[in-house]
Amino acid sequence: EIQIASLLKSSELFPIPQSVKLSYGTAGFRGDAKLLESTVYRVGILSVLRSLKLGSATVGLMITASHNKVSDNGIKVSDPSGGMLSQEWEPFADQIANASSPQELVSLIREFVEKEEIMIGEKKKSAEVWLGRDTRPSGESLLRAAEIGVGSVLGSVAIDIGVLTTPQLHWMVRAKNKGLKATENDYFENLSSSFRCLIDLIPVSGNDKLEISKLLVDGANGVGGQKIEELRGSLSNLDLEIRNTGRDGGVLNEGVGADFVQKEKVLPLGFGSQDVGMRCASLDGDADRLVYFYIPSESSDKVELLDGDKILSLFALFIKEQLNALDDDKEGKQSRLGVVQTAYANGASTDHLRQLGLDVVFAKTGVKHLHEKAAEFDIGIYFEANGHGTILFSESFLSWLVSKQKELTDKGQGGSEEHKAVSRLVAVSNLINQAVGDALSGVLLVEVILQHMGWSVQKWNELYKDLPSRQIKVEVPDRTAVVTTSEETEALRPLGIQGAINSEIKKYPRGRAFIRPSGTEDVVRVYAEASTQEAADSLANSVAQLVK
Ligand code: NG1
Ligand code: ZN
Repeated sequence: EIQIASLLKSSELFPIPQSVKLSYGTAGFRGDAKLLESTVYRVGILSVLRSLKLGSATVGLMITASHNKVSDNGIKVSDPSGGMLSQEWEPFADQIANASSPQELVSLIREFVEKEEIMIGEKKKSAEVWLGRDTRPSGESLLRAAEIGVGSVLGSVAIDIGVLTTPQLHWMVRAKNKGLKATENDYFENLSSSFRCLIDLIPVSGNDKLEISKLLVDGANGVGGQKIEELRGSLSNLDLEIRNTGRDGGVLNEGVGADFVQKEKVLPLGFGSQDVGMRCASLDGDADRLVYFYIPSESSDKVELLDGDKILSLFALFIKEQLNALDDDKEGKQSRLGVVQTAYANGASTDHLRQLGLDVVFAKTGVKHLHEKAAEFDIGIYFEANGHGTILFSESFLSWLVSKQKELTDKGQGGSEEHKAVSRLVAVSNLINQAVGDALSGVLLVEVILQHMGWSVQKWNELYKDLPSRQIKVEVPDRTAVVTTSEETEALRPLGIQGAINSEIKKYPRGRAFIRPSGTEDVVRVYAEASTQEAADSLANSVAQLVK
């Protein structure tokens, strides 16, 4: 039985602002921070119900609006697995966020609790919710609202873990529920020890050992820059210079960060002609996205971008190299490596991956969709072009690897190529965040692979050449008027628009274009690629005209 009186009382503290319609969207609730208190409070309640439903497992709440502007904020739920909130619960999240009165809120909750058979108030086990936030100034008061939401359901505990990156919180929630050490320090130790392990496994070929060149990091003036600074002390074999940490007056995501660099393809603030040719990396505002870039010449502010697709290709090559070194056939065990992309992946990257003989599958935009598909492989690598991605190892494949490692050691083959390959794969599974895309673990894996290959950033960039592309946002009165197929590559509504888009596409060699409503912003997104930049721009613009 829920304590109606106390719920009614606390929800009266958080009246819902007029005229906002909220949707859980691609990545939780987002919007102007000033309008979000009631939403965050309500998601606090939801998180307790989620925990109770799952046997009082720990659930996470992250307060962030990622790459969006500093005055925005948002909230997303980490399920006990460390993954995104189960999509089955999203409609309930939408309903309670939009309930217009405390009475309506309480009755929706009662109904849901009954339907889901959630037991509230059982003394023996209380729900536990871990709360994290990024560096946004609005985060602190929103966190208090979440705490009140959590506390309004009997027998629940909210624990404030402080300022974190999104992937740190997901990692910690996952570790906690697996009964592993789960503090922020444990997270850092895990990163530095698995990085060290991969460094030690780099083949030494004497003469061509690459001198370790400096990596310049753009921290988006957010939490990622600060955390990578904390991590730096425990890393050897890596020379980092961190800029845009937010401590020198820069504004979060303004002219900086992974989203800016990927979309605009120009250099972020804090970088200039003195950095020509240097290897640079940009994180986004909550450090779950990573892109690399370098400045090709002094004469322009354009950058050569190495986006999520290119990071995916680098990871895939490295993993494939290790899998090839396994004596698979004898075991009768064929390992399955798969990669997952979205419609935003550059066409040239997909061609490249397929030429490598890889199994490439497509998912809808939003990491929850990519993650699900990647989890079907023994090793599944997923990346969005914007730099969000990771590598998933299935439990069964990982335990096979671990027993193989031991078996080879016991047979006295600890120094064999096969043993090294197995050890590298095990280390990658520890280094790379198994819960969500993580810019910090991503940087470390890119850096160690480049050292392993003896590659510069320019050499890496030559894996394939991106097709010129353009993305634009179109503001429309109602973005839900655009409805797409499940692959998101064809618009079903407004009626007739897809036919018009197709006629535009036909005018351009290697032309491809699609539209979809954003799940995080009030816009319709247009993507176009073609054989030249002018053509991609022109295709994007004509499609945008059709949307307006
Ligand atoms: P929307 O706004 O639904 O396009 C954007 C990104 C997603 C994902 C989410 C969450 C693009 C085109 N879309 O979603 O890939 O990262 O934000 O941050 O980059
Ligand atoms: Zn992000």
